[in-house]
Amino acid sequence: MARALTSLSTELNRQIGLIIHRSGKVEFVILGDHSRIEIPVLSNIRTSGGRLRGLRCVHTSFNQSGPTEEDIMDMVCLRLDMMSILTMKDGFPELLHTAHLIPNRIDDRDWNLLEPAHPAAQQQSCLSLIENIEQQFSKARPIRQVDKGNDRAILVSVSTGSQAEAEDSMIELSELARAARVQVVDRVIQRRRKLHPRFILGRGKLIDIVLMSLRDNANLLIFDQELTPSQVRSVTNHTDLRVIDRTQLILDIFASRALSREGKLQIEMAQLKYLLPMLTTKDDALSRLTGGIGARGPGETKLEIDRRRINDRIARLAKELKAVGKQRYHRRNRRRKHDVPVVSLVGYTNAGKSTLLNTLTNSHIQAEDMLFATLDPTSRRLRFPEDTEVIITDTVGFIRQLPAELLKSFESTLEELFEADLLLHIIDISNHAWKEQVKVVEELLEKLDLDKIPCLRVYNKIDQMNDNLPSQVKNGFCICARDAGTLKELLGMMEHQLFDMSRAQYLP
Ligand SMILES: Nc1nc2c(ncn2[C@@H]2O[C@H](COP(=O)(O)OP(=O)(O)OP(=O)(O)O)[C@@H](O)[C@H]2O)c(=O)[nH]1
Ligand SMILES: [Mg+2]
Repeated sequence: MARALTSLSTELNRQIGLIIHRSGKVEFVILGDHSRIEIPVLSNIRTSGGRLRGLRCVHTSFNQSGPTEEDIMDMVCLRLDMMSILTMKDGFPELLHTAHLIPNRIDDRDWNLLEPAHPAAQQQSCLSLIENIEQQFSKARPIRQVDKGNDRAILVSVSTGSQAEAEDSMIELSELARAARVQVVDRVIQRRRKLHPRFILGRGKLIDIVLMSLRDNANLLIFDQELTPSQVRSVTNHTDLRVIDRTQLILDIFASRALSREGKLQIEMAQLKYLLPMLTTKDDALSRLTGGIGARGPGETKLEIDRRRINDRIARLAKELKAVGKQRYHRRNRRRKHDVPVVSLVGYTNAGKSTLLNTLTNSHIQAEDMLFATLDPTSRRLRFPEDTEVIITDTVGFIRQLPAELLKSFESTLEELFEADLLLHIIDISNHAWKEQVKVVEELLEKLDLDKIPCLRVYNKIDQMNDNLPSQVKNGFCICARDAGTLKELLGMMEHQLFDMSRAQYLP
């Protein structure tokens, strides 16, 4: 084969390359020009799924030296098993220069070069050499049995803000990843003065990240920023890692958690609307999404990633949502007839809304230390001493940069909030970013036109504070949602707001 390659290459005066499957099958023959070859998209080729790609490249070169910088870059980015350069003399094979990746950097290099040898005088079979390399990788960073089958992600933040902001945001992203059952293996923060509209990362940084993914056996990059379709492509064209952004991660969490029929419809709609602009006719970035996180539909089904089907599906979902919305309207109307006031709990995710509802009404709805534990609105009755009653509703939590698609598709759920006579804004005072969280929630309330409804700020989790309460908080309602004893003052105020005030309205 080497002889055939070199003689053709010499005759055509062009480089010729082969992409060879680990099984020995030649997957691609690449015809380059005099100085380089261009490796085509490889993502459609199935391989065994080790850390390396299961494909190697061999190409002829008119140069006498071994692999060029570009060769190495291709090998790293595509996780090739090996990259071999075949030098030629008088149309015959001369030496085969083979480079391969290594798990631990030596002399600032992540790869190793084998002693050049004539193709017929190789010391070791390719297969045993590759097996050897893969073994070194798994030994360097073994995967625990429990982690098998889970996605392993590297979190990447490319930001123009301050380091501290980026780090805070990263912590939240890690929490989101945890809520999506993704294991975070590494974090990268890159600060830039300006974000490039097409390339989210520089090439050098991208290579660093690919190498990191090799060492950690990561299969997924999660960006803290919302990515444009061309930014996604700029990463996926050079690597074969899957790429999703924060929005897709949030959508994915919602997809796996939504329980009600309406919730499921809303989520699927939001996911499809988000994916649609990313689809171009022969897009590869998305075909890579199939199956894994970012493409999980409600109830662990798979999203259909096909433009025409998506449009059909969106139209059908819209119809179904309308029908469900009507039912909800009737239900609400019935409630209105009995004229029971409604109190809605709002706040940042994980603030303690569900816990408060449970304590107030002796219920057992799910409350846990996890972002977006609650997705479907829940209502419970609460009795006041004077034989009066209110309905308390718990809803989905808010988060910074809540995707617009998501907000839109949750409109009908959020409509519940419009019915509220009083909002309780639950604030997790033990979170050091509580001030920003308050701002996010209040901005969202304003955006949703809910700022006309009376709203009480309620500072929660004071048991975590050892009496170090900030002064502006001291005068507000400070509670521990787990402890009914701390809620008396709040209940009194609620009663006053709901009953005394409304009675006052009818006085002459
Ligand atoms: N220490 C302490 N922990 C609390 C308090 N209130 C809630 N928590 C905890 O905070 C976590 C989140 O509480 P949830 O009630 O699920 O919060 P949520 O606002 O409903 O959050 P999502 O539904 O996920 O948006 C849980 O682990 C609670 O046990 C409190 O007063 N003190
Ligand atoms: Mg909740």
